[in-house]
Amino acid sequence: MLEKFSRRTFAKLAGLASLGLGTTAAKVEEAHAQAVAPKLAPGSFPSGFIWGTATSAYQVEGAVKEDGRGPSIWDTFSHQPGHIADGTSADRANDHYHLYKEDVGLIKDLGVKAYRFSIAWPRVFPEGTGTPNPRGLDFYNRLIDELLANGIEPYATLYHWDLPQALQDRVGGWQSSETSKAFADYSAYVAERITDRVKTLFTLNEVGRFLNFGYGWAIDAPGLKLPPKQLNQARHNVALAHGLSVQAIRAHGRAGTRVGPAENIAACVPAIDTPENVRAAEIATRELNAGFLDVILEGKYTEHFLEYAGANAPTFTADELKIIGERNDFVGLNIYAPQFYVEATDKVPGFSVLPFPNSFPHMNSEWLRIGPETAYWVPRLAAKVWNIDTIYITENGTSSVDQVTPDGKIYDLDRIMFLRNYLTQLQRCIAEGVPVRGYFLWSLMDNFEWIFGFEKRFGLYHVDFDTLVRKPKLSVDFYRNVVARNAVDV
Ligand code: PNW
Repeated sequence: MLEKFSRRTFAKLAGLASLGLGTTAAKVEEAHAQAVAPKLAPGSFPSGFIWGTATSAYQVEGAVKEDGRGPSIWDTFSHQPGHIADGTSADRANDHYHLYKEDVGLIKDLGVKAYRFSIAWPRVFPEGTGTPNPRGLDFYNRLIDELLANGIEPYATLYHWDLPQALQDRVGGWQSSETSKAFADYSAYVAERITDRVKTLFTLNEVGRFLNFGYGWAIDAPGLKLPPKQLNQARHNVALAHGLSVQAIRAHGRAGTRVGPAENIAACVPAIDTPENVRAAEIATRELNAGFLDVILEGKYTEHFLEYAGANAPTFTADELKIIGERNDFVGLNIYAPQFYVEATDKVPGFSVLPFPNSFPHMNSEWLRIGPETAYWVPRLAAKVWNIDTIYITENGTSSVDQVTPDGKIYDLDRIMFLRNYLTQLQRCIAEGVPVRGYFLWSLMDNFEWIFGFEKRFGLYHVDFDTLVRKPKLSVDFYRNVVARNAVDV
């Protein structure tokens, strides 16, 4: 997918060879890293680094019945009793659909130049396929124009979990490759109409989450518990949807439009930094992402994945693998918790996962274990394993209880602690030459946190969900300072 070595690196390697130094793998790697590593002052990010923030359609928009929008599986799911912790739905959420101009103002106040949002498929195709609803796309045209008028570059995600309910009802949603094809048609329709202004598109957000949680464990919409073979098949259909979408965007978007995934990669970290454990973490990164990220980046399922799945492996053709493995222009990684601390072992395929002690610390969201080094290891391992030349951190952030103090302020020091530590590790990663080009903080403002409803607050801005008033937390000042200085305190 990417050029293996820059000309400079190549010259350097040639130099090493001419000195008779030999090019063992380790030496090649070291020379490569030295040649591409930017010279950065402590804590500084490269010039041109893209600072941004992110949201998704269902979590902020509200207006679920407006301008011809069809229902999504999340509308259905959130309205069924018992699914959402606080009994809410995102019917109104932040009412971003009407307040988007104010929200663009909030983005501008942060000083960031990039905003990642998602497009709701059921606004554009209320039935999933068939007749488009131009009024649905109009909203995104208004949003894009408003962003550009304020000097903010739009980055659009095509799928952030809000599948049209009609597709779930008609063909079983991601259980059918009909949905993959419908996603390609929707991608083509959108690409044709927005890539005059939107230069970067993400296909699907967090397949690793929505597929397992929605179709495997009945935690997220549509609330199914499929047996392993069907679950693997559904994941394969999503991988196919990604590849078809990449093709559709290249065929229907303006030349130069860039496209890639935004994935919550299974985050592997060597428990202790030894060469053997780092190698084990590389193997783990490949194998534990075999079902989606690895197959789209390699165009094949790993041997170990197929062997392990056995009779439950998905059914696929060579043609499908070719589509799935379409070249990506970049890889977007959502980085939150360290998920797998690994060690080397002689047992095939070469890594073991260590258990977490019960005392391992976490943030306000219990799943969000604290591991700042995740922001160092995950991009580094991904770049190495898949030879990636452009990475974006498409999400990173934390929830916090965010008490309003008597002086009316919100001192979210835990969020600042989290961000400072993760950003420090990300800077370390970039300083070593890993090609991370941008960072999108999750999230611009508190919003509908899926099964947790409005109880978990991930925003830089506090939202009162009765009055819809937005109010900056202390972390707004923190992030604005990082962005303005292009650096994090060390
Ligand atoms: C992501 N985990 O979800 C989603 O992309 C966002 O929509 C969401 O609001 C945000 O992160 C915060 O939760 C995740 O359990 C949810 O590891 C859970 C996990 C990872 C990502």
